[in-house]
Amino acid sequence: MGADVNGDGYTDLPVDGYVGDPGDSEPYAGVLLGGEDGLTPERSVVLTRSDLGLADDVETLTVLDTGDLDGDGYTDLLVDAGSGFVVWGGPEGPAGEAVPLPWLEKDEPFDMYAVSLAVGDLDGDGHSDVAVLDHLQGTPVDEFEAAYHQGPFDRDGSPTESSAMELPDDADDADLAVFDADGDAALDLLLVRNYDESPAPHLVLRSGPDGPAQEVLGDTAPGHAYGTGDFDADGSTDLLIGVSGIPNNEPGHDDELHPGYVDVYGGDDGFLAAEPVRLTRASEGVPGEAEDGDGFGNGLLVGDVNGDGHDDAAVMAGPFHSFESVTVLFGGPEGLTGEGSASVPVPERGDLGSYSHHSLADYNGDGYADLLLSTVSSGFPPNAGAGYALHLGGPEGVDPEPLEFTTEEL
Ligand SMILES: [Ca+2]
Ligand SMILES: [Ca+2]
Ligand SMILES: [Ca+2]
Ligand SMILES: [Ca+2]
Repeated sequence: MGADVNGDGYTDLPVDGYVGDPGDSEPYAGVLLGGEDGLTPERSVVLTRSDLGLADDVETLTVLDTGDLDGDGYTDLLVDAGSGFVVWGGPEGPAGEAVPLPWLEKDEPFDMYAVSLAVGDLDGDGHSDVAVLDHLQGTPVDEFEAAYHQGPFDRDGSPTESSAMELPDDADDADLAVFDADGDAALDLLLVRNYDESPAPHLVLRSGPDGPAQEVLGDTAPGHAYGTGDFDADGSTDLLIGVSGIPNNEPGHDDELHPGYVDVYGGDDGFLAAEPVRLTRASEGVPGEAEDGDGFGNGLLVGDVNGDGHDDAAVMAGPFHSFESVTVLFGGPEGLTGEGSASVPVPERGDLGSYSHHSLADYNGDGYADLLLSTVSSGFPPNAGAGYALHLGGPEGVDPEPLEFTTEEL
């Protein structure tokens, strides 16, 4: 289940942007509510800066992450408004004034943008916790601080307890993600190292009853993209690493040009096992020809598209850092294979920017994960909204004809 901000059982899509005419616009944060027909701008909850009780000098609102911080069954929004806030979910969706989070305050004179956080149950007690990696950037300071804030959170935003998190010295440029590495109730951390240039290894840290980062499990194989899921449905998490084969042209890199591949790490030895299963466009059943520069594997999403209990993967491809197509590979008793896979084109760049992978979640509540592409990450033009293409999942895979909509006029 993804974010369900109004608790109706349908996954909702967090959105942010601006309302009003250029020159007289106001930032907002909110959601498009999921429903039987998927997602539509008609079913949106938009909270502007003034709705949220924020100061007039707040120029941008960004939904950083979501999670049920107070444990009331409604997903809450963590919002960057120059500093960190929570907007509480409820039966009507997100509502009320934004509550400032002292533990997610902008560290003057440092920049808030360098904060990475991950929401999940990091100690296995059934409550959502938040891990925060704060990169303090300024002159002459360049250091990072990591903390773990234990849920449940009070309505004033205060955690049950906060503690420092010990991370290796080379963790500073990473983004935090959560996944289940070892099958216990405490979600583990993946420190995702900068992956849009050369392929980088990501660091896996084990959590336990005492919280996150109790033990370094090791590095993953280097990749541009990653995903986690259970492709063979054996109950243990598999790791997917994508290597695009697009060389980084910056000096000091000697990446190889190739058509791109995805490697699946799983099986009895766990996801850090040395021998992955490799899938390329040349694998049996995968559509298309494998050619150097294809960028197959330059973006990944994981979810159960055909509802058979095995996770599936959406693999992006396109030259350089662009996206031209997405191939859905299916999981099964043998894990992820090319059998029955199909590709759909990524919509061409429009007025709202270029499309990339956004999420793979069940927005219409039919048990099949739906593939959402969007222009959100291209961020151009930043004030106008974003374009979305929703390919509904089903027993045969994703519908090649997407539902298209924008948040231009919310
Ligand atoms: Ca919902
Ligand atoms: Ca909540
Ligand atoms: Ca499946
Ligand atoms: Ca669905």
